[in-house]
Parts: sequence; C-alpha cells; structure tokens
Amino acid sequence: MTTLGARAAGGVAAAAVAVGVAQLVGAAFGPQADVRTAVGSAVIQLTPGPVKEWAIQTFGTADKLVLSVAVLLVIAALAAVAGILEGPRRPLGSAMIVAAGALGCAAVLSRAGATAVDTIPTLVGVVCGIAALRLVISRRLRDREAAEDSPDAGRRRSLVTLGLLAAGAVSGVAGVVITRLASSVSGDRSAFALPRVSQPAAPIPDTVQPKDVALPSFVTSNEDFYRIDTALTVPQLSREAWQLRIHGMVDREVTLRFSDLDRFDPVERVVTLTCVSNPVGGELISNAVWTGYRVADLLAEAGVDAGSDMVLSTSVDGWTAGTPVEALTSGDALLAIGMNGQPLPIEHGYPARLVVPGLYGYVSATKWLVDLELTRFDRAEAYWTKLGWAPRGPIKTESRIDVPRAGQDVPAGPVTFGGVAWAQHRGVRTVEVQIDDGDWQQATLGASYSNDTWRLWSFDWQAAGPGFHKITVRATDNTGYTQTPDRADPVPDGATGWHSITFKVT
Ligand SMILES: Nc1nc2c(c(=O)[nH]1)N[C@H]1C(S)=C(S)[C@@H](COP(=O)(O)O)O[C@H]1N2
Ligand SMILES: [Mo]
Repeated sequence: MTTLGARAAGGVAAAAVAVGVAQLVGAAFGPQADVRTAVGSAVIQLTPGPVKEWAIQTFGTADKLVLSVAVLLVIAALAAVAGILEGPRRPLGSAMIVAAGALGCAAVLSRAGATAVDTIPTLVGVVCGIAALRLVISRRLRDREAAEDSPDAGRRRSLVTLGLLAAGAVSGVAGVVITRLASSVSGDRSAFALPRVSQPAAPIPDTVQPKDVALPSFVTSNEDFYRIDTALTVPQLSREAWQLRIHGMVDREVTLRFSDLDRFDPVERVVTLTCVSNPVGGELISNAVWTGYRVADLLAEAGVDAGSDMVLSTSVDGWTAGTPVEALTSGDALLAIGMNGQPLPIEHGYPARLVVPGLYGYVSATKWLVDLELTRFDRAEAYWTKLGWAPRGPIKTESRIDVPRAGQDVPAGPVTFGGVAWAQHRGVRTVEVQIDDGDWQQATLGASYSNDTWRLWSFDWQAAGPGFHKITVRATDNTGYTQTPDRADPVPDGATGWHSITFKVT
C-alpha cells in the first residue's frame, strides 16, 4: 500500500472506531442518544423537498437504506481525507473528527427531548476516534517503519489499521443490536390482543378478485403493504407509554391512555391507503382491513370548536399532518390499532395511527400518533406542506396496469391482462383499456367492495402476430369523471396521467 493509501485507510479505521464506540456506548443511553439516527434525521430534515421527493420516487421503500449507505460513504470519504491530513505536529485530521463530533452532538441535541447527557456517547466516540487516528498515523510507527525499512513494519501498520477497523465495526454492530433489543416493543405488541369489534367489516366476496390473472391481492398482506415515512429508526412506543392528547380549539382538553380506549366502540373498516408520491403506474398504494376507534367519537369527548377547520396530528417522532376536521368527524376515519386482524405492525404505527379514507397519507395517516390539535389551515402548516406540497390532499382517480409487465413477452393466443383502479370516496365505476391506437374497450371489473377501496380489473385479449404493442388504461369514477391523460408530477397534490405498458407478442 502506498503511504497515501495507508494514511487514508488509517483515517477510515479511526472513523470506524469513533462511530462504533459512539454506537456501543449509546446502547447504555437509549435511542435518543443515537448519533447515527440523529445525523440521518438531520440530513432528511435539511434535504430540499424536491430531492426528498426524487429519493422516494427513485428508491421507494429502500430510501432510508440508500440514505444510510450514502451517509456512511460520505463519512468514509471525509475520514480518508482526515487520515491523509493528520500530521504528528499538525493534527488536522483530529480536528476534522472534532468538527464531525460537534455536528453529531448538534444533531443529537436538536431532537425532541434530548439533553446534554445524550451527547456523551458521541463525545466518547470522538475521543476514541482521535486516539485511533493518532495510533495509526503516529510518528512512532512511521519512525519505526523508516528505521527498520522492512515490509514487516508496513504489514504491522496494516494489521493495526485492520484491527481498528474490525473493532469499530464490531462495536458498531453490537451497539445497534443492543439498542434495538433494549428498546423494541415487539414483545409488547405480541402480548396485545385486539378487542372484539362491535361492527365487523362487511365480508369481502371472492368476486372482488378477477380470475386467471396474477393481480395484487384485494387485501394487501401486512408484509406486502407499502411503507412510507421519515423515520430512520422505527419509533418504539409501548401501549403503556402511549398517550393521545386532544387539544387546541376544543371545549375541554382530553388526554387518553391506551387503556382509556376501552370506553370507545371498536369497529372495522376496509380502506385503501395511497401515497401522494405515487407516480403513474407506481406501487405506493395498498388495501387493508383496519381495526380501531372512530376518531369522531374521540373528538366528541373534547368537543370541537366550530371555528376550527384542521386537525394537526403529530407522531411521537415529531412528524405532522393537517387533516380537514370534517374528514375526521364523518365517522369513517379511524384511530387504527389493528391491521388485517393483527396489532398494527411497528413500522405501520404501533400502537395507534390514523386511517382516513379518501385522503393521501401525507395529510391524514399519521403513524405512532400522540397528539391531535384542533386548529385552522390559516394558522398551522404540516410537515410536507411546509416543503411545498398542497395543504389538502384528496386522492385522485387513477388506474394501473399490473399485467403485462413492461417489456414482458406475451405468447400469441388468448391472454388476460389486468390491474387496479382507485378513486377513494367516490368509487370506480368503469375501467377502459386501449390497445395501441385502437378504440377504448371496457375492462371487466372485480366486484366493488366500497367507494373507499380500490377496484381490480381484468381484460381478455387475443394476442396475434409477433411484435410490440402498447396497452393503456383509464378509470372513470362514480361522479362520471374520467381520469385525465394530462401528465402531472406527484408534487404538489398527486400525479395524473394514463398508465401505458409496452409488451411484445412472441
Ligand atoms: N409518523 C409518520 N406517519 C406517517 C408518515 C411519516 O413520515 N411519519 N408518512 C405518511 C405518508 S406520506 C404515508 S403515504 C402513509 C403511509 O403509511 P404506511 O407506511 O403504513 O403505508 O403514512 C403517513 N404517516
Ligand atoms: Mo405519502
């Protein structure tokens, strides 16, 4: 290894020690002291809205993994520079570690509920990182190398570097695992039995699912349900720790413990959630059977002031949504505690979240919900609205082709295509399909379950002759509105346009 390469590697090893030690020491302090999460959240917060949007659309559910990897790569690159710059008398690399540590502490302190004590793991990490850097770069080692002038000395230094790298990695992984195990609410969740509902959802007939075509299941399994949120580590909120405060423009402020929910009437609703970031043809839509309590009943306890028109809901990690009051007092909106017969999965909001039919998730579907403030649209602004998204987000009438897939080979002969269509709150009336530039033809619709759920469709076609073809789909809702062909970006209030797929008949 060249001297430069060895120094860069030394810098990376020192950074590994700093981050690993901070992570391991952090395990004793709890999630609020986790510098990795704090820095990641700060990066998310400081990232301009359009970039966040691009990341969600490009990486979808993997956005947070991509972010973590990107942050690690940036740290590694800076660390390599720190290793090269570090000199025995001019500790520029050490200064870089101190500067990075200061940023880390600032990120930790910027989080809700953090105190100075929570910066201790980061500070310990900084001290160990500097010690490691001094060790690999130290004059003593270099002198020895020069004096001995043997390949052994270089090898010894590589071993020191590798050893530090390994120590950093092992303590980092151990720290993450211990922190997760110590804070996890998965035990709390598995000990929770959903209440028996007084109003089960209407049974779902088999006819909602078209036959002979591999479409998404009408009810999405909890495992397959799309997931979108800004949480870098999934909030771990036990039922015991959960509280819901209802305040603002109300007759009387109410704080509910989880056990207080027993006084309300548990109900079940089938609701299709959709993300406003879903591009035309995208996958950010899923349908589930939700168990929960009518938000209207909860709000009635507090008594809603007639002058308020928005409910600002807040999650335990500080994310917010602004929902029109009437969407929450209508009786269809739920404080959901169950999803498809299971307690809410932790990543979908355990122990309680909002599920509001007809509205995109960013203005309604707050997970890990802890606060409902009755306010006004002219006074309060929620998370995504501050970043340029529309304050109100009714779901648009849209449709998608699932079969065939783009570029798929379709054998000549009879084939069945299909997909999904949605117009929550209005309901899908018809779906039409166009092959190449032909006439629009009616697709066969799966049974309609309710206006708040998506509708699956299929279309039989005779595939003839080899060559490329295009299929396009459009839906019409129960108001008679046919979805527009005009392409619009997801920003600021949801994508529009017809979905087309090009396939090849063989
Ligand atoms: N706490 C919290 N709740 C949130 C979000 C979030 O970032 N944080 N994202 C919202 C968005 S944009 C959507 S589309 C839905 C997605 O819900 P799901 O992950 O259960 O599918 O959650 C909403 N609730
Ligand atoms: Mo979303």
